[in-house]
Amino acid sequence: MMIEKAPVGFDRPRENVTRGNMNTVEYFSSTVGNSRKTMVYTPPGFSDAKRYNVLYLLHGIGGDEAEWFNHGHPEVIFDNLYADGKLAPMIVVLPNGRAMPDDRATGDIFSAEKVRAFETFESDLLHDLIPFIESNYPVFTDRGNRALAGLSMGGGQSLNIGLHHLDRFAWIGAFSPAPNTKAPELLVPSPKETSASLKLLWLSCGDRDELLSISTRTHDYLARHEVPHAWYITKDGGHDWPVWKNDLYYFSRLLFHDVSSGDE
Ligand code: FER
Repeated sequence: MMIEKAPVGFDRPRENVTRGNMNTVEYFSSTVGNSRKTMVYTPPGFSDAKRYNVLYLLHGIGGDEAEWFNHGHPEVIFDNLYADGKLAPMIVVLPNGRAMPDDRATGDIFSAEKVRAFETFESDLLHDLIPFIESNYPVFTDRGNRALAGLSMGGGQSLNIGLHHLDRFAWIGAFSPAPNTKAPELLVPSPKETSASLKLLWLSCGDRDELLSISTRTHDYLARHEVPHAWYITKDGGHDWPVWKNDLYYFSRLLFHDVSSGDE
C-alpha cells in the first residue's frame, strides 16, 4: 500500500521541546581488529535510572556512521515524536556498517572488498557493538527490546542479519533494500517459524527507485508464504532522503509499544 506523508514539520526543529542527544562514541571491534565509531542518540530525559529499548539504524553504500545524522537528522524526527508522546523509550545506535579497517566511504565504494565489509558487519554487530552498547548504556537485552533497520545497503543488512538472528531481533525494517539483500527463500526458509517470532517486519521502497524489484520480490515471497509484514510504496519516491525520513517517522512509531518494560 502507499505510505502516507508525514505531517508538515515532522523533520524541522521545534522550539520549546526537550531534545535528546546525539553523540559519537568508539568501541573496540574484535571482528575488525581496531576501534570503530558509532553514533548514539539518547532520548529526551535520558537517565541511567531508567531502561531503554535499542534500535540499530544502518546507512547506505555511500555513507558511514554519520550518514543518517548528516542527511536525515533523525534526532529532529525523534525529538518531535517524543514531544507528541508517539515514541517508546529507545536509544538509537547508528553504526558504521562497512566493517573493515578503513571504513570511510571513499574511493570505489562499490569495490568487492568494500561490499564484502557490509557482510562482515554481521559479526561486528553481534559480537562487538551490541555487547558494547549493552555494557555501557541502561538497556533491555531481550530480543523483544531490540530492533534492526536501515536504508538501501543497510536495509539489505537488516533483512540478512535480522532474519537469520531472530533470537536477537524481533523488529526488522528495510527501507529501499539494495542488491545485497539475499534471495527471499534464503531469508525466510521456514515461513511459519519466522512469522511466529517476528513482532514487526517492515519493507518499503519508492515507486521510482531503480532497486524497487528487490523489494517487490521480497514482498511477493512473504505474501505468498503468508508472513505478516508491513509493505509500503512511496508515491513518486526515489532512492533518496525524503523517502527514508518518511519511512523512519512511521517505522519508529511502531516499535516497542508492547514491550517497553522488559522481557516478553
Ligand atoms: C548495487 C546497487 C546499489 C549495489 C548496491 C547498491 C552492492 C546500494 C545502494 C545504496 O546503498 O544506496 O548494485 O550492489
